[in-house]
Amino acid sequence: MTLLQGTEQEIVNYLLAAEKDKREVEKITTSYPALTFEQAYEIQQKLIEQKEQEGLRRIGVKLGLTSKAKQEMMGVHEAIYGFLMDDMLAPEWEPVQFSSFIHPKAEPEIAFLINEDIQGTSVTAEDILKVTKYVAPAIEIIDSRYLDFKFTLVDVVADNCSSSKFIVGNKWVSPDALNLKDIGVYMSKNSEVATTGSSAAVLGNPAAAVAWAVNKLGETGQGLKKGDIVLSGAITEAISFQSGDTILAQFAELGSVSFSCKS
Ligand code: OOG
Ligand code: MG
Repeated sequence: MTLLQGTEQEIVNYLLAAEKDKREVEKITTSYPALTFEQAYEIQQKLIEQKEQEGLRRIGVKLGLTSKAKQEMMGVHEAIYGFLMDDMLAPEWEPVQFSSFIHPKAEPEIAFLINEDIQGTSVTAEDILKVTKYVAPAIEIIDSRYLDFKFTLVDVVADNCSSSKFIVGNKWVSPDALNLKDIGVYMSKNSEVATTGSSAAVLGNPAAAVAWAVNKLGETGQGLKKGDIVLSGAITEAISFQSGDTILAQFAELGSVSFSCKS
């Protein structure tokens, strides 16, 4: 199906309005069932460009659906990517506001701090490690604009992969000092353990997941830039939280990162 230019813009406006009004909306494939994966990335690109026109800046990339379990759940064989904007980075010391979300969930991730531009279509995990100055513990807060967090792959890609906020912890470690393939993590809510996992869940190695994203971006002439942050994908399932909750992710060797939510 060829989409009229106007239709893509309409979808962008629909998703941005949902985000601004903190309102969940019907998924777009209900109205446009023939939308393709490629069109979904075009819509995502337009949505990001619109945010840039409103004064926001791209500061990195995020991956989604990096675990086999999540891919099987969605019936797909590939991860997805979206972009991180400067207003998504939340400091660890300041509570996030529940009223700024629709129905937020938290997930533990490993952040890569990129020190050199990298672009290509045959980039390896080793190449990624060479341009990564530090890895750090992180929590991503996802907040799908869709009703009950229910969507197809096309819907979630257009919605910038449910991106909302993220928090990076203050222990930054050179990737050379770690076995990135097996970093244990648990996430707690109000001091009770809610999820546990290993970084192995992220395509066997989070650096391989980042390489996948760079190769995917390379297909459209894009890449990572010096100074970019990459969220390599959720290590465990995402956990819902409310006002009054404190979420902490504790990583082996990487320390912890946490945030509280106020009303
Ligand atoms: C899609 C985004 C998933 C991750 O790390 O897997 C994601 C979603 O589940 O809403 O950010
Ligand atoms: Mg995530």
